[in-house]
Amino acid sequence: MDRNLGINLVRVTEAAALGAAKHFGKGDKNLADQAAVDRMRAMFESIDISGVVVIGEGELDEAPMLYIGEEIGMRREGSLEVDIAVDPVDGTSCVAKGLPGSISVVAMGPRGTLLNAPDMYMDKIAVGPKGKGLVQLDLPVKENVKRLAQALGKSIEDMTVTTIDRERSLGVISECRSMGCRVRLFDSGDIEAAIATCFEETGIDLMMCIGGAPEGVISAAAIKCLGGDFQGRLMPYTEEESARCYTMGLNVEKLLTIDDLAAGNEVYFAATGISDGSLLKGVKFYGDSARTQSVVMRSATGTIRFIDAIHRLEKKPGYSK
Ligand code: VTB
Repeated sequence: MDRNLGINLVRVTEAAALGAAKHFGKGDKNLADQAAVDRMRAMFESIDISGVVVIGEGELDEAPMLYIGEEIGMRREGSLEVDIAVDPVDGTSCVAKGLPGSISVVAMGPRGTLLNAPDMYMDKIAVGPKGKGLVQLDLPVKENVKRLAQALGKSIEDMTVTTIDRERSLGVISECRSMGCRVRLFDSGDIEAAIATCFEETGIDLMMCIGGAPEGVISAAAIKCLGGDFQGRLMPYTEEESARCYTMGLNVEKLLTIDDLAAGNEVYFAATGISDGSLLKGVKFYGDSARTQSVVMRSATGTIRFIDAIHRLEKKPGYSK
Protein backbone atom coordinates (compact mmCIF):
# COMPACT_ATOMS: atom_id res chain seq x y z
CA MET A 1 0.00 0.00 0.00
CA ASP A 2 1.20 3.51 -0.80
CA ARG A 3 2.11 5.26 2.45
CA ASN A 4 0.99 8.63 1.10
CA LEU A 5 -2.57 7.40 0.95
CA GLY A 6 -3.02 8.36 4.59
CA ILE A 7 -2.42 12.04 3.88
CA ASN A 8 -4.98 11.89 1.09
CA LEU A 9 -7.50 10.40 3.49
CA VAL A 10 -7.12 13.48 5.67
CA ARG A 11 -8.29 15.58 2.75
CA VAL A 12 -11.45 13.50 2.73
CA THR A 13 -12.20 13.89 6.45
CA GLU A 14 -11.26 17.60 6.43
CA ALA A 15 -13.69 18.26 3.60
CA ALA A 16 -16.47 16.38 5.39
CA ALA A 17 -15.79 18.10 8.73
CA LEU A 18 -15.82 21.56 7.13
CA GLY A 19 -19.17 20.73 5.53
CA ALA A 20 -20.76 19.38 8.73
CA ALA A 21 -19.39 22.18 10.94
CA LYS A 22 -21.44 24.73 8.99
CA HIS A 23 -24.46 23.13 10.66
CA PHE A 24 -23.02 23.06 14.20
CA GLY A 25 -25.66 23.85 16.80
CA LYS A 26 -28.41 24.48 14.30
CA GLY A 27 -30.60 21.60 15.38
CA ASP A 28 -30.64 19.63 12.14
CA LYS A 29 -28.55 16.49 12.16
CA ASN A 30 -29.66 15.42 8.68
CA LEU A 31 -28.36 18.61 7.08
CA ALA A 32 -25.02 18.25 8.87
CA ASP A 33 -24.72 14.65 7.73
CA GLN A 34 -25.72 15.45 4.15
CA ALA A 35 -23.12 18.21 3.85
CA ALA A 36 -20.42 15.87 5.15
CA VAL A 37 -21.46 13.03 2.84
CA ASP A 38 -21.47 15.27 -0.25
CA ARG A 39 -18.00 16.67 0.47
CA MET A 40 -16.54 13.32 1.40
CA ARG A 41 -17.91 11.59 -1.68
CA ALA A 42 -16.57 14.33 -3.97
CA MET A 43 -13.09 14.29 -2.41
CA PHE A 44 -12.80 10.51 -2.79
CA GLU A 45 -12.91 11.02 -6.56
CA SER A 46 -9.46 12.62 -6.40
CA ILE A 47 -7.81 9.64 -4.68
CA ASP A 48 -6.08 6.97 -6.69
CA ILE A 49 -7.84 3.93 -5.27
CA SER A 50 -10.39 1.44 -6.41
CA GLY A 51 -12.51 1.44 -3.27
CA VAL A 52 -15.62 -0.41 -2.20
CA VAL A 53 -17.66 1.01 0.67
CA VAL A 54 -18.08 -1.73 3.30
CA ILE A 55 -19.28 0.55 6.10
CA GLY A 56 -21.24 3.54 4.87
CA GLU A 57 -24.47 5.47 4.98
CA GLY A 58 -26.68 2.39 4.61
CA GLU A 59 -27.95 0.15 1.85
CA LEU A 60 -28.43 1.48 -1.70
CA ASP A 61 -32.17 1.99 -1.17
CA GLU A 62 -31.52 4.09 1.97
CA ALA A 63 -28.59 6.23 0.82
CA PRO A 64 -27.82 7.74 -2.56
CA MET A 65 -24.14 8.24 -1.73
CA LEU A 66 -21.51 6.30 0.17
CA TYR A 67 -23.90 3.36 0.34
CA ILE A 68 -22.62 -0.13 1.13
CA GLY A 69 -21.16 -1.68 -2.00
CA GLU A 70 -20.63 1.65 -3.79
CA GLU A 71 -17.41 1.83 -5.78
CA ILE A 72 -15.48 5.00 -5.06
CA GLY A 73 -12.13 6.61 -5.85
CA MET A 74 -10.45 7.26 -9.20
CA ARG A 75 -10.74 3.57 -10.13
CA ARG A 76 -8.07 3.63 -12.84
CA GLU A 77 -6.49 0.47 -14.12
CA GLY A 78 -3.85 -0.35 -11.53
CA SER A 79 -5.50 1.64 -8.68
CA LEU A 80 -5.16 -0.11 -5.32
CA GLU A 81 -8.14 -2.30 -4.49
CA VAL A 82 -9.32 -1.35 -1.04
CA ASP A 83 -12.18 -1.62 1.46
CA ILE A 84 -13.44 1.72 2.73
CA ALA A 85 -15.32 2.33 5.97
CA VAL A 86 -16.72 5.82 6.42
CA ASP A 87 -18.61 7.76 9.02
CA PRO A 88 -18.87 11.27 7.56
CA VAL A 89 -20.20 12.43 10.96
CA ASP A 90 -19.87 10.26 14.03
CA GLY A 91 -21.98 12.08 16.57
CA THR A 92 -24.56 13.78 14.34
CA SER A 93 -26.66 14.65 17.38
CA CYS A 94 -23.62 16.39 18.95
CA VAL A 95 -23.25 18.56 15.85
CA ALA A 96 -26.96 19.38 15.81
CA LYS A 97 -27.04 20.20 19.53
CA GLY A 98 -23.74 22.10 19.48
CA LEU A 99 -22.09 19.60 21.81
CA PRO A 100 -18.49 18.38 21.82
CA GLY A 101 -17.33 15.00 20.53
CA SER A 102 -18.19 14.79 16.83
CA ILE A 103 -15.66 13.74 14.22
CA SER A 104 -15.50 12.79 10.59
CA VAL A 105 -13.75 9.45 9.99
CA VAL A 106 -12.47 7.11 7.32
CA ALA A 107 -10.75 3.73 7.63
CA MET A 108 -9.21 1.82 4.76
CA GLY A 109 -7.59 -1.57 4.26
CA PRO A 110 -6.78 -3.94 1.39
CA ARG A 111 -9.88 -5.53 -0.18
CA GLY A 112 -11.51 -8.03 2.15
CA THR A 113 -9.93 -6.79 5.40
CA LEU A 114 -12.70 -4.69 6.99
CA LEU A 115 -15.73 -6.54 8.36
CA ASN A 116 -18.96 -5.70 6.60
CA ALA A 117 -20.86 -5.16 9.87
CA PRO A 118 -24.63 -4.87 9.76
CA ASP A 119 -26.30 -1.72 11.07
CA MET A 120 -27.27 -2.91 14.54
CA TYR A 121 -25.91 -2.66 18.07
CA MET A 122 -22.60 -4.04 19.23
CA ASP A 123 -21.36 -4.50 22.77
CA LYS A 124 -17.85 -3.01 22.77
CA ILE A 125 -14.78 -2.51 24.87
CA ALA A 126 -11.72 -0.41 23.98
CA VAL A 127 -8.45 0.04 25.78
CA GLY A 128 -4.99 1.48 25.17
CA PRO A 129 -1.77 -0.56 24.65
CA LYS A 130 -1.15 -1.18 28.36
CA GLY A 131 -4.48 -2.97 28.72
CA LYS A 132 -4.08 -5.20 25.69
CA GLY A 133 -4.42 -8.87 26.69
CA LEU A 134 -5.76 -7.95 30.15
CA VAL A 135 -9.09 -6.32 29.50
CA GLN A 136 -11.74 -8.62 27.99
CA LEU A 137 -15.33 -7.97 26.91
CA ASP A 138 -16.51 -11.12 28.70
CA LEU A 139 -15.02 -10.26 32.09
CA PRO A 140 -17.09 -8.47 34.74
CA VAL A 141 -16.81 -4.66 34.61
CA LYS A 142 -15.10 -4.48 38.00
CA GLU A 143 -12.49 -7.07 37.04
CA ASN A 144 -11.59 -5.12 33.90
CA VAL A 145 -11.24 -1.89 35.84
CA LYS A 146 -9.09 -3.58 38.50
CA ARG A 147 -6.80 -5.24 35.95
CA LEU A 148 -6.33 -2.03 34.03
CA ALA A 149 -5.73 0.07 37.14
CA GLN A 150 -2.97 -2.32 38.13
CA ALA A 151 -1.38 -2.24 34.67
CA LEU A 152 -1.52 1.57 34.61
CA GLY A 153 -0.24 1.89 38.19
CA LYS A 154 -3.30 3.95 39.16
CA SER A 155 -5.69 3.74 42.06
CA ILE A 156 -9.29 2.78 41.19
CA GLU A 157 -10.40 6.28 42.31
CA ASP A 158 -8.23 7.82 39.59
CA MET A 159 -9.48 5.57 36.79
CA THR A 160 -11.85 7.04 34.21
CA VAL A 161 -14.27 4.87 32.26
CA THR A 162 -16.25 6.40 29.45
CA THR A 163 -19.64 5.19 28.25
CA ILE A 164 -22.61 6.43 26.26
CA ASP A 165 -25.30 8.36 28.11
CA ARG A 166 -28.17 5.91 27.60
CA GLU A 167 -30.33 3.80 29.88
CA ARG A 168 -28.62 0.67 28.58
CA SER A 169 -25.37 1.89 30.17
CA LEU A 170 -26.81 2.04 33.70
CA GLY A 171 -25.22 -1.31 34.63
CA VAL A 172 -21.72 -0.22 33.62
CA ILE A 173 -22.18 3.17 35.29
CA SER A 174 -23.30 1.74 38.63
CA GLU A 175 -20.61 -0.97 38.68
CA CYS A 176 -17.93 1.65 38.06
CA ARG A 177 -19.27 4.18 40.54
CA SER A 178 -19.76 1.56 43.25
CA MET A 179 -16.03 0.81 43.15
CA GLY A 180 -15.17 4.53 43.26
CA CYS A 181 -14.14 4.82 39.64
CA ARG A 182 -14.84 7.99 37.64
CA VAL A 183 -17.37 7.79 34.81
CA ARG A 184 -17.37 10.12 31.85
CA LEU A 185 -20.59 10.06 29.82
CA PHE A 186 -20.85 11.05 26.19
CA ASP A 187 -23.95 11.85 24.18
CA SER A 188 -22.86 10.11 20.95
CA GLY A 189 -19.68 9.51 19.01
CA ASP A 190 -18.22 6.30 20.39
CA ILE A 191 -15.40 6.17 17.83
CA GLU A 192 -13.70 9.16 19.41
CA ALA A 193 -14.38 7.75 22.86
CA ALA A 194 -12.76 4.43 21.90
CA ILE A 195 -9.67 6.07 20.38
CA ALA A 196 -9.30 8.36 23.38
CA THR A 197 -8.32 5.33 25.50
CA CYS A 198 -5.07 5.09 23.50
CA PHE A 199 -3.95 8.65 24.32
CA GLU A 200 -2.89 9.26 27.93
CA GLU A 201 -3.50 13.00 27.67
CA THR A 202 -7.25 12.47 27.27
CA GLY A 203 -7.41 11.04 30.79
CA ILE A 204 -9.72 8.28 29.53
CA ASP A 205 -8.64 4.77 30.48
CA LEU A 206 -11.38 2.47 29.27
CA MET A 207 -14.43 2.61 27.03
CA MET A 208 -17.35 0.22 27.45
CA CYS A 209 -20.61 0.77 25.66
CA ILE A 210 -23.33 -0.65 23.48
CA GLY A 211 -23.24 1.39 20.29
CA GLY A 212 -23.40 0.94 16.55
CA ALA A 213 -21.63 -2.09 15.03
CA PRO A 214 -20.35 -0.11 12.01
CA GLU A 215 -18.65 2.33 14.40
CA GLY A 216 -17.08 -0.72 16.06
CA VAL A 217 -15.28 -1.70 12.85
CA ILE A 218 -13.93 1.83 12.37
CA SER A 219 -12.81 2.00 16.01
CA ALA A 220 -11.04 -1.34 15.65
CA ALA A 221 -9.17 -0.10 12.56
CA ALA A 222 -8.00 3.00 14.44
CA ILE A 223 -7.00 1.11 17.57
CA LYS A 224 -5.05 -1.39 15.48
CA CYS A 225 -2.85 1.52 14.36
CA LEU A 226 -2.51 2.65 17.99
CA GLY A 227 -1.51 -0.72 19.47
CA GLY A 228 -4.46 -0.88 21.85
CA ASP A 229 -7.24 -3.46 21.93
CA PHE A 230 -10.87 -3.56 20.88
CA GLN A 231 -13.41 -6.35 21.21
CA GLY A 232 -17.07 -6.50 20.28
CA ARG A 233 -20.09 -8.73 19.99
CA LEU A 234 -23.06 -8.13 17.71
CA MET A 235 -26.33 -7.56 19.55
CA PRO A 236 -29.29 -8.20 17.28
CA TYR A 237 -32.45 -6.98 19.04
CA THR A 238 -35.08 -8.28 16.61
CA GLU A 239 -35.73 -11.50 14.69
CA GLU A 240 -35.04 -9.56 11.53
CA GLU A 241 -31.62 -8.46 12.78
CA SER A 242 -30.74 -12.01 13.81
CA ALA A 243 -31.78 -13.26 10.37
CA ARG A 244 -29.64 -10.60 8.77
CA CYS A 245 -26.58 -11.77 10.70
CA TYR A 246 -27.32 -15.33 9.66
CA THR A 247 -27.56 -14.41 5.95
CA MET A 248 -24.32 -12.48 6.23
CA GLY A 249 -22.61 -15.52 7.74
CA LEU A 250 -22.01 -13.74 11.06
CA ASN A 251 -22.13 -15.73 14.29
CA VAL A 252 -23.77 -13.49 16.88
CA GLU A 253 -22.37 -15.51 19.79
CA LYS A 254 -18.80 -14.97 18.67
CA LEU A 255 -16.49 -12.56 20.42
CA LEU A 256 -15.16 -10.37 17.63
CA THR A 257 -11.50 -9.58 18.12
CA ILE A 258 -9.71 -6.58 16.67
CA ASP A 259 -8.43 -8.86 13.87
CA ASP A 260 -11.93 -10.09 13.06
CA LEU A 261 -13.05 -6.50 12.64
CA ALA A 262 -9.98 -5.10 10.85
CA ALA A 263 -7.73 -7.86 9.53
CA GLY A 264 -4.06 -7.67 8.62
CA ASN A 265 -1.56 -4.94 9.25
CA GLU A 266 -2.13 -2.51 6.41
CA VAL A 267 -4.93 -0.45 7.86
CA TYR A 268 -5.20 3.32 7.50
CA PHE A 269 -7.33 5.65 9.58
CA ALA A 270 -8.01 9.38 9.40
CA ALA A 271 -10.27 11.62 11.46
CA THR A 272 -10.99 15.34 11.63
CA GLY A 273 -12.72 17.07 14.54
CA ILE A 274 -16.08 18.71 13.79
CA SER A 275 -16.84 19.91 17.32
CA ASP A 276 -14.18 20.02 20.07
CA GLY A 277 -13.47 16.61 21.52
CA SER A 278 -11.15 14.88 23.96
CA LEU A 279 -8.57 14.31 21.22
CA LEU A 280 -9.26 16.71 18.35
CA LYS A 281 -10.30 20.33 18.20
CA GLY A 282 -13.36 21.14 16.17
CA VAL A 283 -13.56 23.31 13.05
CA LYS A 284 -13.14 27.07 13.60
CA PHE A 285 -14.31 29.59 11.01
CA TYR A 286 -12.45 32.91 10.82
CA GLY A 287 -14.25 34.64 7.95
CA ASP A 288 -11.69 34.23 5.19
CA SER A 289 -10.25 30.98 6.51
CA ALA A 290 -11.13 27.90 8.51
CA ARG A 291 -8.97 25.74 10.75
CA THR A 292 -9.19 22.00 11.22
CA GLN A 293 -7.37 19.43 13.34
CA SER A 294 -6.96 15.85 12.17
CA VAL A 295 -5.17 12.66 13.05
CA VAL A 296 -3.93 10.14 10.52
CA MET A 297 -2.35 6.79 11.18
CA ARG A 298 -1.19 3.62 9.52
CA SER A 299 -0.93 0.26 11.25
CA ALA A 300 2.11 -1.00 9.30
CA THR A 301 4.40 1.59 10.88
CA GLY A 302 2.27 2.80 13.79
CA THR A 303 3.09 6.43 13.00
CA ILE A 304 0.48 8.84 14.29
CA ARG A 305 0.33 12.29 12.75
CA PHE A 306 -1.72 15.22 13.95
CA ILE A 307 -2.41 17.67 11.16
CA ASP A 308 -3.47 21.26 11.82
CA ALA A 309 -4.67 22.87 8.65
CA ILE A 310 -5.69 26.36 7.66
CA HIS A 311 -8.03 26.42 4.69
CA ARG A 312 -8.16 29.63 2.65
CA LEU A 313 -11.83 29.85 1.89
CA GLU A 314 -11.53 32.29 -1.03
CA LYS A 315 -9.36 29.71 -2.78
CA LYS A 316 -11.76 26.90 -2.02
CA PRO A 317 -15.16 28.41 -2.73
CA GLY A 318 -16.88 25.09 -2.13
CA TYR A 319 -15.77 25.17 1.54
CA SER A 320 -17.36 28.50 2.37
CA LYS A 321 -20.84 27.51 1.20
C1 VTB B 1 -23.73 5.22 19.19
C2 VTB B 1 -23.00 6.53 19.02
C3 VTB B 1 -22.88 6.88 17.56
O1 VTB B 1 -24.96 5.69 17.21
O2 VTB B 1 -22.99 4.18 18.57
C4 VTB B 1 -25.10 5.39 18.57
O3 VTB B 1 -21.73 6.48 19.60
C5 VTB B 1 -26.02 4.22 18.76
O4 VTB B 1 -26.75 4.40 19.93
O5 VTB B 1 -22.23 8.10 17.39
P1 VTB B 1 -28.26 5.02 19.98
O6 VTB B 1 -29.11 4.21 19.03
O7 VTB B 1 -28.72 4.89 21.39
O8 VTB B 1 -28.17 6.47 19.56
C6 VTB B 1 -24.27 6.90 16.94
O9 VTB B 1 -25.02 7.99 17.46
C7 VTB B 1 -24.12 7.05 15.42
O10 VTB B 1 -25.35 7.09 14.81
